[in-house]
Amino acid sequence: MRDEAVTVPSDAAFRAAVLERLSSDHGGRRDLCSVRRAMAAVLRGVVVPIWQSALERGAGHKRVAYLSMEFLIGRLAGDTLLSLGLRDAAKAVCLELGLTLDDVLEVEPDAALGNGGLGRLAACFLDSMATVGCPAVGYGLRYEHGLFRQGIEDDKQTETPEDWLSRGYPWELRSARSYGIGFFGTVTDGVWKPSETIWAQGYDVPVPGWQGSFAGTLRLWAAEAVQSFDLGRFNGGDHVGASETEASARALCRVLYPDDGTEAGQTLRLKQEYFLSAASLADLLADHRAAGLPMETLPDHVAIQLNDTHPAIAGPELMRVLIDEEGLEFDAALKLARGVLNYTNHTLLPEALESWPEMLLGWLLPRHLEIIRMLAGAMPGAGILGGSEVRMGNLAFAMAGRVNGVSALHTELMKETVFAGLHRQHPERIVNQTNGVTPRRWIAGCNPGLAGAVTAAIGEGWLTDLERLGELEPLQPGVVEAMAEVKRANKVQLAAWLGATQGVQVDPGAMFDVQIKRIHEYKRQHLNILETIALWQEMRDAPQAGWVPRVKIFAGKAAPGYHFAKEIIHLIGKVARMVNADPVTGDLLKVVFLPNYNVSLAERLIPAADLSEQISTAGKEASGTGNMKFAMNGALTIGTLDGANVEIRERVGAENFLLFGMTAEEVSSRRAIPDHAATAIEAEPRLARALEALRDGTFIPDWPDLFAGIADNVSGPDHFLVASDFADYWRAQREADRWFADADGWAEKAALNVARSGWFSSDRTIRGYMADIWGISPVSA
Ligand code: AZC
Repeated sequence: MRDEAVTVPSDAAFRAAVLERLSSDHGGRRDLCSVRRAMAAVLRGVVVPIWQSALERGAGHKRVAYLSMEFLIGRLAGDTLLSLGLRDAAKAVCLELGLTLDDVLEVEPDAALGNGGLGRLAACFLDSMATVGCPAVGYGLRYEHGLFRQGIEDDKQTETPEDWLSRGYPWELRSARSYGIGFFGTVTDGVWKPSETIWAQGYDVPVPGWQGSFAGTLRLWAAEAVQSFDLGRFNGGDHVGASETEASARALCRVLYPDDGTEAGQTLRLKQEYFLSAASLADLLADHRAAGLPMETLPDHVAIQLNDTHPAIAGPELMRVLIDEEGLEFDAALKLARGVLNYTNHTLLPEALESWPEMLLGWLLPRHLEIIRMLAGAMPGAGILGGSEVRMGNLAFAMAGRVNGVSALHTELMKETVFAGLHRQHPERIVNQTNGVTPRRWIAGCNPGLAGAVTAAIGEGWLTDLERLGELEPLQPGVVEAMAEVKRANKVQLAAWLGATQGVQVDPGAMFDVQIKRIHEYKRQHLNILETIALWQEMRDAPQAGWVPRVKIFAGKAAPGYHFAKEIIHLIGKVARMVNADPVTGDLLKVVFLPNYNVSLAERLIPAADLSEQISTAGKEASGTGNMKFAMNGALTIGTLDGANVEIRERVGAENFLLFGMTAEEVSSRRAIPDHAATAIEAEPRLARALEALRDGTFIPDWPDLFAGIADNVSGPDHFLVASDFADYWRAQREADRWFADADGWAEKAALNVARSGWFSSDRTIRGYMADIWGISPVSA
């Protein structure tokens, strides 16, 4: 449904425009950065009218406000070129300038506005909403430094600030929207007088849908001082102090997830959450008022989605506005709020369901604490307050019209565990929306070879209707071979890149086995590395035993304060050092840990993967989205029955999925057995031997017990049941070897994974939200 009013330049006009920009804005320089900027400026000139026309078409239609602390959007130029059909034109102009398009695209910084799965999901949703015609604004924060940049020194993680904004960001427009957001102060008779005000300044990133069909907005709030510079103080000689208010306001949006180990850190985090919530609500209410609509009709015009618990304070803020500014009664305000608010839960891990001390909340937001107490009084069974803390997950649930989980299993577990009580009171409230990913970025953008093979087999159309991948079946031999050829080429390319950038030589014929995600005990990178150690030991015992060569690739960041996760990174680095230099195993086994995992690195790795590691302790991974990206790029999953793995296996077929491990139920009963780890280790000498290597200095002779902490954890409490799942994981890995040794059989299984993963498009997920949660129909062409 491409908008006919939208004009995309011809290849020749695009070329002329880029050259013109290069000359007018960059003095004709032909370096990568200048060319990138010139191209971005031209693309922005195409995108902005598409965006404006979509906003006009969507005017008056019900829309979504998607509130999220994270948006991991990655680079935008490549995506935009692809969507507008200008990739070939861009390639040609780059060549003409003596550069390659890939190199030019690579100098765009990754917008570091997210941390993990929920942030990337939000970015996929923006793309899908813009493509399926769902009017939406994604509201987030414009973190100056985003999440930290990860380095590796001496095999250990280092953290430095990201500087994605330091040279300007061509995709944003400073918006006319700005609001004063109050903090602290006092409340007298229900009237809040904040003692600090920080200005929320909107910056808009237009989000065009596929081929300019429609568009949405990512609106990021920057924190600015109401008065940024004190001239009197400056003239009085306090030259630095004169900018103090500005520095203090800007501190609010410096980094994502500031360490909340101190009270100052906690205050800053809650301040960020409130800043996002209050500015976004002020913005959408301003639109509602400007349209002259009565407040009672708000639910007919907007649906608010709280992406996880972080923006839960939006509930009390909406109540405050409705009661204090609009003069509604409490009950009417609650009914209205519940008509617009919805909440997605992304994790059952108790530590991630935020709770704030009442003291802290009452100090920063005194009126909100009063309202929260009223809410708790009105809903005594909701568990909003507990142990002098405000439980934000319960608060979000209590105020939401719909609450959703992100995979079938996660949604059921939500009903049985964290929200069991609330679910009994409101059995209709929880719904499931299994995650999805955008095929534009995660197939066409990152794997053009595969996209070409699919189009050659079934024609176009699958990119906006991914279930059509099913038309690849019954598999024609030519198709399987074409896909296998693409995989091989992607692996050759990755091998060359690994050699050039990491100094590791790998054999493209080996199985590329990839685990990329945040480093966390529940995701069990330590299970993977222990299996790697055991494999290495057995290979050394019998190097001629016909092993299938492996390249084990890891990437992921550890939270700065998460010591155990950092130890896992360190261990992987040391194992890599030892194994990669071992002449006995040689090309049979290589181990790589790649620094600074981000969207762009994922785009490089996923198309070249044979095996996708999705090995979390069952019941812990809410969904996963990487698991979907791998499957649709023709990797086989080795995985537990956790999160969306369950649904992936159902769809791709059990015979094309390497299942291992305990189920969520078995995990609970196993954990109750005293000495579960010790018994598992006793029964599995391979694991005992691998653990021994962590204690005897195999990997660090000078400091033999450096990794004893990991070994002690796995042999002791082992909350995540690494020991108990090890034997079955080893079995499944050897099964993977056997399957891989049969190249034709493997290629067929890989092709079936592609053909059967169409359901995991985020277009399907968004249509589900529109129908079941938001009550929004698409804007027609
Ligand atoms: C993640 C979940 O861990 C992951 O399983 C899921 O796929 C993703 O959200 C999207 O739903 N959670 C987070 O990123 N962060 C938190 C705080 O849960």
